[in-house]
Amino acid sequence: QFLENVINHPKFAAGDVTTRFIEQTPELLAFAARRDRATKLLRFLGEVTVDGNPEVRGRALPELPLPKPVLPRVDDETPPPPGTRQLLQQLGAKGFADWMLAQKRVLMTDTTMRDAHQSLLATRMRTADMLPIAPYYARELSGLFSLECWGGATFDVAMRFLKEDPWERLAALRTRVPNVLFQMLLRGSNAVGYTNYADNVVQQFVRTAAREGIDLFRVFDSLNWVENMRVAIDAVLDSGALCEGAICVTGDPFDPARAKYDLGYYVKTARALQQAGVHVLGIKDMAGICRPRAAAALVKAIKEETGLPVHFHTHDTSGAAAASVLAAIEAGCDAVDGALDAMSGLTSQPNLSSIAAALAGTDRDPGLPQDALHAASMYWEGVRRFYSPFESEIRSGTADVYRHEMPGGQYTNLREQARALGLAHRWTEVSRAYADVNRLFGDIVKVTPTSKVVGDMALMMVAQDLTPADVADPARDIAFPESVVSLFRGELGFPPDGFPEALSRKVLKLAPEAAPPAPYRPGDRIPPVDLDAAREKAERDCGVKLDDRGLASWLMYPKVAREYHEHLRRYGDVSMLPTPVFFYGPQPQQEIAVEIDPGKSLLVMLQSVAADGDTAHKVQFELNGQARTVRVPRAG
Ligand code: 3PY
Ligand code: ZN
Repeated sequence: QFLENVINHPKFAAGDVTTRFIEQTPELLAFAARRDRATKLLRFLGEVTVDGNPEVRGRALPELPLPKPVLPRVDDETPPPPGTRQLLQQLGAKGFADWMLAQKRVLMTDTTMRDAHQSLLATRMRTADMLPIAPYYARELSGLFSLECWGGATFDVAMRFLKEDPWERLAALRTRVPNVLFQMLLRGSNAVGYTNYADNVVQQFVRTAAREGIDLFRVFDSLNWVENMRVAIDAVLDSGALCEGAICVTGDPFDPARAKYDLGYYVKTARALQQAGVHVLGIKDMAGICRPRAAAALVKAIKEETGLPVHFHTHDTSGAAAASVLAAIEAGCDAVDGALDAMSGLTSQPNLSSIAAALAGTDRDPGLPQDALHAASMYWEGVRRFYSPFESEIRSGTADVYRHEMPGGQYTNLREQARALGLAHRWTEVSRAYADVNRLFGDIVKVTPTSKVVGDMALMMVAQDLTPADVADPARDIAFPESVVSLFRGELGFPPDGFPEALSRKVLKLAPEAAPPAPYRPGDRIPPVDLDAAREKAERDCGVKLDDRGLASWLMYPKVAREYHEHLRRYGDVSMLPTPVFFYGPQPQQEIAVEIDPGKSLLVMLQSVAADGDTAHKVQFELNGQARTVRVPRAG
């Protein structure tokens, strides 16, 4: 390889060399590294050309070539105007919360880069599609309150399916948007995972995320158990970032049949969060079931009780979410979430631009430029086409969500899981079973990770044709999914009224004299992780030196992080490949420019694919004008 670089070097080719040529020509090494990266990338491109990307195998693929999304023009030489991030830096978190309260206009969060694609496209949006529009946001949409662009499921999906580093996404976005608050969704003690982590792992994660550019942490607990949010809240407070304590909405506070989730329940939870020190209160309606009357009542009651700014988040699964957002605003809500038009509606957030337009001329007018919202949305419309294999079948809002209460971010995933189990045609039964499981479990908050447990159980009931009575029947043996056993052991914490005793006994196979577990905070039973030892282990596991970010990824998802590094070693960084190329492979004669270093691009073109004996394919590329062949062994 290195020799080849020497031979290919223009000075060498021209015979212009001395014995100290190698020493005096350091670019040879950079050149070697670049060549190595090019070889890896060609290997990836060769394999997607022959085998396709495993992530879209078996899905309906779009017609190719796909048009490039239309990027609105922006002068990215001019520095962006100051925004909410500078305000937070000036005022500090508490002062910033007071500033929020003093605003007449409603503040708006754009969730397009996190919840919208999590809820519409199984979280598959790649960094390469976020970065081009980021400078436009910084300059033309700097009046936004925040960009929700990190956390939730984006963290593991980035590594697991997109083969990219979530921390690199954050860093790259931060460089391009230095002025608008970056908001992330943090699952309390479950951080960005599905399990309760050791307290010091949660602290390490929050510290690192704040240092890397997260300004606002929306913290929730999947059972609304404030006790289990404290470690995360304290870590956010220590970091100087803005801490939004979110209360997850379940049921309808006006439904007498579900009196445990009445207004008093929310007010009590809000008070506990205020005592825990949060700066902002979030109303997190992850399923989109908070009706307008409930939204208004919750905002009013929580504001009156705590005097803190309130931030409302909902999903449009019902088709009626904008009414709830407007009702919340009317009731004095300080900030609300929406997604830009092309990425809004259905299981995503309601349409930010339409809500902004609906408020135009009123005293709550958010003051956002409609033209700029539209231009950014047109870009997202183009981007969304890249991801059509991940779109769900839903075409309209459905009132059924009020019955099953599935979070928007889970809906498409659970449908996907049902499909993988051959249950696609039994989706209505799955959604009914989901509601049945909720009742069996004692009517709990359903949001990651508890929602996943309810989903696992619902799928099992449908797959095995079990009724709720079968599940409850003490005489009938049921092999409960591991996640259900863990839930009933209390490993995700406890609902305020505990789990139903009879089912607890059955799930945990308790002897008649044994008592179900008394409430405890899971973090109290998980010993702290020795972070230095963990780093050494993680480095051996991943085969590279790891900084705090890499360590945090490994602590959250050791196997996924290890596999990500294996992919990186074999194929190099694939995050900057255009999305159609990443998912569907290069098109013959299509020129692909891939930036591998700032200002350094590779130009790749697929020439031909041919059989290479019975065992492989030969894929012919042109790389920067030179012929290169990749041999791809036949699968199996
Ligand atoms: C997540 O935890 O990822 C969610 O979106 C919950 O609503
Ligand atoms: Zn959400």
